[in-house]
Amino acid sequence: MTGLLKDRLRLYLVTDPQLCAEAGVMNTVQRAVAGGVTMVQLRDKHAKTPERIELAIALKNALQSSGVPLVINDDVVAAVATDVDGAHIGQGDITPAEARAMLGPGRILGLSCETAQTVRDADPTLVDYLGLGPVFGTATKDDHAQPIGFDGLAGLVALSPLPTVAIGGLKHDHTNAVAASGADGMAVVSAICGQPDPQAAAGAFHSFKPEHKA
Ligand code: TZP
Ligand code: MG
Repeated sequence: MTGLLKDRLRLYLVTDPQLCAEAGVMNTVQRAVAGGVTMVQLRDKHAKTPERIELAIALKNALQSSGVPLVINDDVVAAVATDVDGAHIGQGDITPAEARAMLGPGRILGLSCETAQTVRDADPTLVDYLGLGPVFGTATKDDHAQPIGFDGLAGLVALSPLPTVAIGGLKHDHTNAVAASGADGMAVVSAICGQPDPQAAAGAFHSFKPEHKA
């Protein structure tokens, strides 16, 4: 499972409804997957659970033939109701124990960690992967923590007992630096959402070859 999950984390698209407003989330995701995205997170801070469920079902159906996993940010109720692949939570959301109890053993649970202590506290019996960052400051998340840079990222990756995906201000010209950190994947929002050609934007990450920390 871990080997496979590491591969799925390689190019991880996090959706943003504002940035995707023109093309639409569905169209953006489909084109981005055609361009090489390996995992998708539905993230919409302002939607209510029923709207999120509707979009999640449409995305799940669209992704089915590709095998690309779909997880939902924050809303574990929606993830269970739609039977998607899993959920992603942050430090301020419900606890990993609560999320795991709702998700059951078979679904993916991701957890955002910004500090060494939160990485140390992450319980591998509950959580499947860690999102680490923000690497850089970003306008996409207004309440983000202090950026950690590539050195900070490498430090958190080294501490992690779990597969990791880096996030925050990452663009295609950061692929070598992220690979050198040992992270298994790059998670991006604005590098793909709202780009004129999401397929080409995803394709621009083709040179990313994660080194996968031993
Ligand atoms: N968590 C930490 S930074 C961030 C999230 C969801 C937003 C990253 O967006 P972008 O546009 O890839 O910098
Ligand atoms: Mg959250």
